[in-house]
Amino acid sequence: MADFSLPQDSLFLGFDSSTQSLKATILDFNFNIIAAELVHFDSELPHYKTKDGVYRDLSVNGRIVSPTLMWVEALDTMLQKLSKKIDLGKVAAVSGSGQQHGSVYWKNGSSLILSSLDPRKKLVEQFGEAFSIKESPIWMDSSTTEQCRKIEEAVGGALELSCLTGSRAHERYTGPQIRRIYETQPEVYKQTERISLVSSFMASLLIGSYACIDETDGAGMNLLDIRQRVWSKKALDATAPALEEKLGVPAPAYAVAGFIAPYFVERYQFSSDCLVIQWSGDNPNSLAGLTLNTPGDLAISLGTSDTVFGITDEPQPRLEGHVFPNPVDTKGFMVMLCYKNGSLTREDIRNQFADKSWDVFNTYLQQTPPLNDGKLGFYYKEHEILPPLPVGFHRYILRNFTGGAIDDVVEHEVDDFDAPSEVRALIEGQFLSMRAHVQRFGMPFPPRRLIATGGASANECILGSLASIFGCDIYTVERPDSASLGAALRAAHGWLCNAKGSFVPFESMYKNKLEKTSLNSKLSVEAGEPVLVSKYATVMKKRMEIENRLVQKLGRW
Ligand code: ADP
Ligand code: XUL
Repeated sequence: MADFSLPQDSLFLGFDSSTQSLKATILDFNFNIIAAELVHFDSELPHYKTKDGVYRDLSVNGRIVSPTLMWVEALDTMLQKLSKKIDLGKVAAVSGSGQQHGSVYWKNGSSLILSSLDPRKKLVEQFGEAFSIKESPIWMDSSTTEQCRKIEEAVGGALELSCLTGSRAHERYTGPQIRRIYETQPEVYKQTERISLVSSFMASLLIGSYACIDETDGAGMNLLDIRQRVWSKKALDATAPALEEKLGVPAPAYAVAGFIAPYFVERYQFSSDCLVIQWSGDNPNSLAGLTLNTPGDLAISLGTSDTVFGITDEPQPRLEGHVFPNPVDTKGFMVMLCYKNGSLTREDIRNQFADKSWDVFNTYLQQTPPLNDGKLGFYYKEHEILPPLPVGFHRYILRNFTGGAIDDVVEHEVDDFDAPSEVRALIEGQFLSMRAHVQRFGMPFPPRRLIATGGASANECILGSLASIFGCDIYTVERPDSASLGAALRAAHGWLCNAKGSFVPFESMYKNKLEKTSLNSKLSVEAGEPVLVSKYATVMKKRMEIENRLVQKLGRW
């Protein structure tokens, strides 16, 4: 049997073109991280005058964009930095991650610019006239509410669109963004020969021609039929005319986009054999970087906002959350839930009730019993999107709660709890919501493997509650940027699939190898008691009843 291992001495390069910076991680053929680099937009490319990498346009409600050319210039700056650190000639394959949903509009005739790059000049000097829209709408943009409603209506409703494309219409999604451009600037739309996502845009620069949109990031557009992995005619028709020809054909994330363009061979001494593997979105790449690969694998990122994502074969798209095709397999799905109230809300409760100290916060968590004597809280310091509820705190005490039948449990609303119970109610509330929503979304329960990441995953007391509520061991990882790391792993995977001439299971590539590298996840907290897990199930049901009532009264789906 032929050996499909990675070539000795080869390197794999993963980028992450994110909101505030372009990052890179380089792996050797044993999956050791040998270099990492970052280009910070605001400080290293100050002439674009971005703040946090973006422009907030105060003249149009909710419009948030980034200068497309800044991403082009960042690539040259990054490659200059990298070429001083490593021999780019050893890079066998490159891939990347892009902030999801952001879009780039190529002006008629730009494919010629892409295919005839002059290595004596910087990229930025050559792409000045390539875009029909010079400012790319990004994921923070919320200017398309009207278009969202019209698209949902045209396909038969929000749930219908979600079942078809994996999500209801969201302002940041690319389809509504495209429809808004078509409606407000029809001439510009007409002058656009190709629309890329941030991910396929960066891949296009690297191959010197238009790269396909990958099937996973493509599902962040409200345009892709997630089960067939092709553009949905119904969704295309609901968005803008003659759109399919501007999008190209979707491709799997493990596919080769092309060889690296001669520009990079001559300017940065890449090998002309270096493959560019399809880029994908940042959340799909993080899933790859955390080595999630099997149905039941789940990651919970406890960062500024909380994000939950995992793999399942049987997603149940709903009005909340998102379903994408699995980025590291030819079948199956990735599900993702995004919460606005994450670490900043935990900090707020810590500051109000726990002397602004994580130590006091943790002491309170340890002092209070699991299930919090029936005290249940909903804490929204920010307007929440999961579920859609306005700012406000809601507290309830459950009575007749014996862990038995849900019908016996009654609740009454109160104004406050004692300080330790506030802390526990917050943490249990956040994790019960995650458990309820991932289960409703079709994730297997309990998870096969649960990895916690993000700032708050450093807190073992918080992870203790997570283990009790999810009923499984909690693993953590020590890695700088899981998106660019995931992209580097996918670069290696794409290289292997290409060498074999067919798909290679993602995990077979690194099986038994990761323990020796910093990519390995470590057991942080062991699973809670099974009896507690089932008692939490009762509280969770009650919580969902109350949540639905709150949404009916105060929010909207
Ligand atoms: P980002 O989303 O910006 O990447 P991080 O994942 O770095 O954010 O998370 C930052 C957050 O981590 C901070 O807002 C802070 O509240 C939280 N955090 C840091 N240490 C702890 C801790 N010991 N316990 C709980 N939360 C923590
Ligand atoms: C996901 C989303 C964000 C961006 C951040 O739907 O909008 O997580 O991907 O870059």
